[in-house]
Amino acid sequence: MTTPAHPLTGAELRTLRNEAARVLFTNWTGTSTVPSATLYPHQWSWDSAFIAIGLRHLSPRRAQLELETLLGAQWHDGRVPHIVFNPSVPLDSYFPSPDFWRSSTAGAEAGAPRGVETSGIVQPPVHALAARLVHEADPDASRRRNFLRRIYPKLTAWHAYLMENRDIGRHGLVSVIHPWEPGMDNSPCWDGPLSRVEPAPASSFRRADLVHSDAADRPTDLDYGRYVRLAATYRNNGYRDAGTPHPFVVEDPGFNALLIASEHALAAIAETLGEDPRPHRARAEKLTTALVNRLWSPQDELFLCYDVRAGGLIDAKSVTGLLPLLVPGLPDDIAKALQRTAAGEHFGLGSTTALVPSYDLRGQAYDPARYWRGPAWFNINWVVERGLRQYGALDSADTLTRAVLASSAASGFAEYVDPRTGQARGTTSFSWTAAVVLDLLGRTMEEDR
Ligand code: 9WN
Repeated sequence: MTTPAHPLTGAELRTLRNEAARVLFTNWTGTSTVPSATLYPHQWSWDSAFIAIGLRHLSPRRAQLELETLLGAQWHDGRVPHIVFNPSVPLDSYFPSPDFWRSSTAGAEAGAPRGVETSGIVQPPVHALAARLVHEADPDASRRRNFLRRIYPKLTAWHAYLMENRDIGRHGLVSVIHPWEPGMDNSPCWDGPLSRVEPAPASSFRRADLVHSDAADRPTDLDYGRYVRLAATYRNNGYRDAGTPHPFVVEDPGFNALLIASEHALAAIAETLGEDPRPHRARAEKLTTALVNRLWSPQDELFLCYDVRAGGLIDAKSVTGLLPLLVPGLPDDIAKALQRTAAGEHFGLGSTTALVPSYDLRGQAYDPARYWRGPAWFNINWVVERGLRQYGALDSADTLTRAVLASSAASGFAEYVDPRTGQARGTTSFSWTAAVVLDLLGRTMEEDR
């Protein structure tokens, strides 16, 4: 594995903080932060949540604005779109561009806003968790701006959209209907369900990502053909959940785990506002029971994805199955089993890898370079770190914190890294990498004082 990360010195920590701050300041547009100035020049939903979690250490005011800008593009049906487009960015800078999604016209009936162009799909709901953490960074400033009071109804509507419109499998869990929704675009988990999707012809679209990134680090053209087909089908059906055939429907443990953690955060926000937290807690508990009953695999000691159209668990070990570590109150045996799995041969955390990889190191589809088929991602490692800490695995959490800090510094705040060598992949100066570094540093530097 990569050399075990030694604790950085005080001076190294300060340099790292300055460099991470520079990434976020450079990627700030005035009202939100782009994930990458080259590869992703708009606002992305779950990126902004992680970015706000880091930004709160630099400017709680900016962190609030990051979330408020995103939620300013919320649809009237409650959905928070996965991309909010910046109208001053040329159309050919990113594909699929606003003229593909056509939200303000194709999505009008479903509730898309008029004044801004967005995509029509969603991403994992990390926002309530982020809002709570942003509030806690400076409760007085938050109260002065009425931050929680203004954002709480929007977050509640967002979760309601997911639970009321996306329980497509009727198992009490939220389904994703496009591989971009869980944020792990080309995970091997989607290979089976995606194989049933007729790809759009390659000649019908032009990828912009390959201008800024090595093709070997990105999804394939065949993947893109299928992404385009699914998104176009949804758009052509007016982005109506009930009215679209949805050939791809998956219950993803990571997506649902983040929803549960965010529902607990909504309970805490409700309490702060003097509202009733009990409905949020009840929903979180119901979702947790469904998650365990439907997606826990005792043989694999991992949560698996469920293919709703084929009717069965998907036999692929992805890091998404470790993300329920973030869920409070898991049965003890499951929390322990997840820790064994993280450290075992499939994810190698702390033995063959310093950061948890996105996919099974021993899986047939494992590829250390290609996006979500093996590389380690920093936001995911932040979630795992928090989960390990929650379940008392403090040494493992501390080791992982050090590894995230060392690897981000060495890789130029890479989008993702080869889990065994730490080599940078994708793009660099990536916003959520800098953001999770700032968040982990916030704690490390406090302890240092
Ligand atoms: C499609 C912005 C986003 C992340 C996703 C990541 C990647 C987009 C793309 O970049 O997806 O949404 O064009 O590849 O997979 O998790 O939110 O950083």
